Amino acid sequence: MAGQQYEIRENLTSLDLRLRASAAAMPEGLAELISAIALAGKSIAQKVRRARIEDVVGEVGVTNVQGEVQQKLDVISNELLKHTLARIPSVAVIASEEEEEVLVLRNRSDGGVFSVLFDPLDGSSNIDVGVGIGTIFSVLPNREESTDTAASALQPGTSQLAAGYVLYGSQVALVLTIGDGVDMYVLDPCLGEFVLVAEGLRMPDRKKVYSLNEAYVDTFPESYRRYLTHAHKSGYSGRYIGSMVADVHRTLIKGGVFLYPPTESNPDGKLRLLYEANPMSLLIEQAGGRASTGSGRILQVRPTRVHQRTPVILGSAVEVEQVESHQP
Ligand code: P6P
Repeated sequence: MAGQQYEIRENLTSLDLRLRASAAAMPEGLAELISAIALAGKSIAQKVRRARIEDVVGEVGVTNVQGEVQQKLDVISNELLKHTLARIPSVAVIASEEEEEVLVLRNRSDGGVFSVLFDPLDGSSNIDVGVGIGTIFSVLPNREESTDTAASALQPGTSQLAAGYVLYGSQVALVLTIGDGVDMYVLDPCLGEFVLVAEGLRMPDRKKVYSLNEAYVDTFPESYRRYLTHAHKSGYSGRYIGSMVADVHRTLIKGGVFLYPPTESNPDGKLRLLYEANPMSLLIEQAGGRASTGSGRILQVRPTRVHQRTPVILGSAVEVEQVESHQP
């Protein structure tokens, strides 16, 4: 009688195995860098899970460069990422939402070939209420011989070598692109590994769901109000978590459109170009969607300031076109 058959159901394709297998085909050092970001993500996930237990929820009592009240976990996550990346010999420059200035680690001639930009814990005001939050990251080539200026960070999103996020939600998901499609991994708590759950992820090209904070509707430009009137009459439903990583993750998987328009308090939009809009836009485009400022492709915006903001319209191609069709 043939031996007892046992069907292996475990998913044993890990991020680290895939990075090791594909390292030779990637820019030198990029696989190690992504592995380091994933390691920091695992550590932050632990901190987020235990935040209430270890009493690290709540505010630090200071505001950051954005004028936003810093949460304790913002600072912890930022320090974790900085310390993890500082040990990676290919990292030249770090730019963080929580750091006023770009941090210079090493020049090109010393091996610094990547600029790493990140929002260490996006949506952190939601920590206390258990809503999905996340780390967003973007990797650029360091083209500057001297890295004593922000120049090595101020590149358009089309220059990104890699981009992704770690979502700390009902699952810890790492969604990543290195420019040839989007892969999704989920942290297996038993193995302590990110295991592959979706390869070459493609998003729906249409879905009647819009995601924005309608509380500001009276201060949106008229074109956005016209779009919302159309959506209300066309059977759309609204979904808004108020945490970009969670809202974009839902949009990536289920389709729809995520928007943060210009408002009275944020005339250029609230979301930051370099370490929020650009990495999310690369992921969405790589999955077959579109990402627009309302007057052009987000990835083609030429940045002039590290913390500059941009309007964001991203998601299913048909849905982004619907919003754009109402623009002046
Ligand atoms: P609002 C979180 O503070 C954040 O930066 C993003 O994660 C989120 O998309 C946005 O702000 C929410 O802003 O004005 O709707 O609360």
